[in-house]
Amino acid sequence: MAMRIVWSSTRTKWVSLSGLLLLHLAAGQLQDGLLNNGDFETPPAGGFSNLGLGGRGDGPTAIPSWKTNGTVEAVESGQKQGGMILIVPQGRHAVRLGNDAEISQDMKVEKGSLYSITFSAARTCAQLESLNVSVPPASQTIDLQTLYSVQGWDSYAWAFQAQDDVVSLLFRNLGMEDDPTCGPILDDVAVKKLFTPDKPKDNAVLNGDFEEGPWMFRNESLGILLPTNLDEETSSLPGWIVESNRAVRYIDSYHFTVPQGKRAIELLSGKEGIISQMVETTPNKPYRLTFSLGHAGDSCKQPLAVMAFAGDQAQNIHYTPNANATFQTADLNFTAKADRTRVAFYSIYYNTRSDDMSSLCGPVVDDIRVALSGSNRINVIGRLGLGFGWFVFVLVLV
Ligand SMILES: [Ca+2]
Repeated sequence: MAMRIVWSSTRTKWVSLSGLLLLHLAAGQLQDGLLNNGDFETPPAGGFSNLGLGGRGDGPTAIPSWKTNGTVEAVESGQKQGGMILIVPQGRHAVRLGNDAEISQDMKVEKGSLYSITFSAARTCAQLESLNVSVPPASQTIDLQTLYSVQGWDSYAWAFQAQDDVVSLLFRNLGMEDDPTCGPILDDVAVKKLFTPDKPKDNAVLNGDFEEGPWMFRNESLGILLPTNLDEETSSLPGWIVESNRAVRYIDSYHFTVPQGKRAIELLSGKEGIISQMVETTPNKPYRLTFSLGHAGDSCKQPLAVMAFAGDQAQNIHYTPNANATFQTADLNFTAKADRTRVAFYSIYYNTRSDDMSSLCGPVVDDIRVALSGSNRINVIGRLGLGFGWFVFVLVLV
């Protein structure tokens, strides 16, 4: 009798637990990671052969979980076209967007929150190709003309602030090529809800260790390109902006050498790849900018060097290769002139990898700190100590 009661109450618990779980699933709270069929590997009704491979995916339900408009084709790795092998960034399938074609997916999000979209893209023709990513009204067009990696594709991140509880994520090919078989290839679409890290007490830099940023797949080995973004409110890298017309690369410790934690920034394209942040300062106070400068472990051809800016100070700092370390610590002293001081970094050289001679690479920065400079106090104590030593020395002599 007693056992039956226990069993029954356990069952009640299970029932209510699964009920809660169902409610949670029904609410469709967006999870970090791959979107539904974000890798385009879910077979459509009738199989992949009905979609791409010379055919065409018409209609709103042709590609599972996505809506399409215009010519959106499923492409398969190894698929040839005009003597060229199409590039599929991950797995066996991806989609190609024809002239003026678009693909979209609705997402249940939290209104007011910041989200970052990660996706991989490749261009198919030599012509200038670009891919527009939007969550209306926010939109950005990513230029695919510059290939950063020799694999023929790159991953990008783009962030938006949710204006509603349900938003539509759209990828669109704005191009109008003469050859309709041209058009960018899209793969591996993921999302991550971003958090703005707390500002540390002893450091004026927000997210100076770069640990908060866009979604990265564990098996993603190329890093994530962060294209131009001048709005710090909607940055995939909270706190920072990319104020140049070229991208910088967000790298992880699973595939690259990272000075601190799991994430860092690799600066690419010389002064065409600039990250910066406005940090809070007190005018006329002395500050010190310190940061880690290293290599990414990606066979980047030396020399590596950065230009570091803090307020009106600028300094070029070369990375000194050392067999015992993958990074060094550098600093720059400055006196604040205003309530906000700009801190910025770019690579002095245009570096490429020594193994393929064409992938862009560069110096790695991490663990960026701005703090009131203690140098004056240390000097005073140092002098006092030295003075005291002399005093004792004199006493002993006497
Ligand atoms: Ca880090």
